[in-house]
Amino acid sequence: MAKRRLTQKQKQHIQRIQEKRRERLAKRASDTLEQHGADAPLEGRVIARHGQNLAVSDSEGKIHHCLSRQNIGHIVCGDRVVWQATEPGNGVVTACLERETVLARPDYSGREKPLAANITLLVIVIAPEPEPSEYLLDQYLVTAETIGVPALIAINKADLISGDKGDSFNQRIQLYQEIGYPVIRVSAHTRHGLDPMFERLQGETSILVGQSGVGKSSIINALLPDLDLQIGRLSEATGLGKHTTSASTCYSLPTGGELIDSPGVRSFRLLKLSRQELEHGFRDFRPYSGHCQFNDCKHQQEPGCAIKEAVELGEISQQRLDHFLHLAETMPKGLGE
Ligand SMILES: Nc1nc2c(ncn2[C@@H]2O[C@H](COP(=O)(O)OP(=O)(O)OP(=O)(O)O)[C@@H](O)[C@H]2O)c(=O)[nH]1
Ligand SMILES: [Mg+2]
Ligand SMILES: [Zn+2]
Repeated sequence: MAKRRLTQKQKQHIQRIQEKRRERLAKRASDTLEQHGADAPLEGRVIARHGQNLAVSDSEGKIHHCLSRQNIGHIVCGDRVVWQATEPGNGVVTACLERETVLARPDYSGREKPLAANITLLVIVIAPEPEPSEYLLDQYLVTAETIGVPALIAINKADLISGDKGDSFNQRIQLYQEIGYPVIRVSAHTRHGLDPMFERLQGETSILVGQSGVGKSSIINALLPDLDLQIGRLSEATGLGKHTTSASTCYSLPTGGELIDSPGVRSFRLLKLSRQELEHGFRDFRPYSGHCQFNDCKHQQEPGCAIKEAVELGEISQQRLDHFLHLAETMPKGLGE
């Protein structure tokens, strides 16, 4: 299907509509605060967001339906916030506490739009089917390195790994193990490997990313036996429907830890990065970065290129360098060089 390109005018129009809607909702938030007087401010965590409607979990795990006050920025799932109760089960978010990490993607105009906050683990799901794309995998890894969150490569559909095809798949993954990324094998179908996964996710706020069809939803279902219950509780608390596919939600794992499911993440695109930031995102380049003969070495044809030498010695894979060069080439211009 051809991707629809929006004209500048259409983008501005969409932005104006969105801003108006935000203003209207924010006014509603401050009106309710005025009507009900301000109770003591409390801290909570945003566990679902649907438009301007937020579900905030308090220190006891009770869920409150909150609106967001104006000018406190774009609140997302995982945010720690200050909120004030207005009436039972309802409140207004008045401030967003500083984020430790934020996963963002570029919006229509190329500006960063946050998707989830305070995540502590990026789980990159791949599978033998659909055919994995190392190019996409490398972009996810660059993202994890850039936002300062550890990455875990979860190979789903382990039940399909066998024979010659399985061998070649395993070989492709080995590169990443050699670079130092942890790899875990699971099967959402047979439930193989779920226990080690539960263990790794304990105490973390994780987010699952990966190309369509690798089994992210299947893993979430396997990890959350009470998924329907959690969705039910959320929709009851917030008055929002159960099938709000555009909501991003933070689920509690039975063994501890949180899992954020966000549709925005599904159409992942790498943020604009400077060449330096991009290079930093390739963890295996780091021992050689800055050791080229020329300061501004692009690692292409230059003499005395430490990165290319490392490739020749087999310390860096040619494929990783190719992906780096391609990403550097296609990165939107005008940033941070
Ligand atoms: N053999 C096998 N198939 C699986 C496994 N997990 C998921 N699948 C199948 O893979 C297909 C895609 O799974 P989904 O969970 O919908 O994948 P997804 O990553 O959520 O895909 P999107 O929502 O499109 O991004 C489905 O047909 C699943 O039944 C597994 O462990 N083994
Ligand atoms: Mg899915
Ligand atoms: Zn170089």
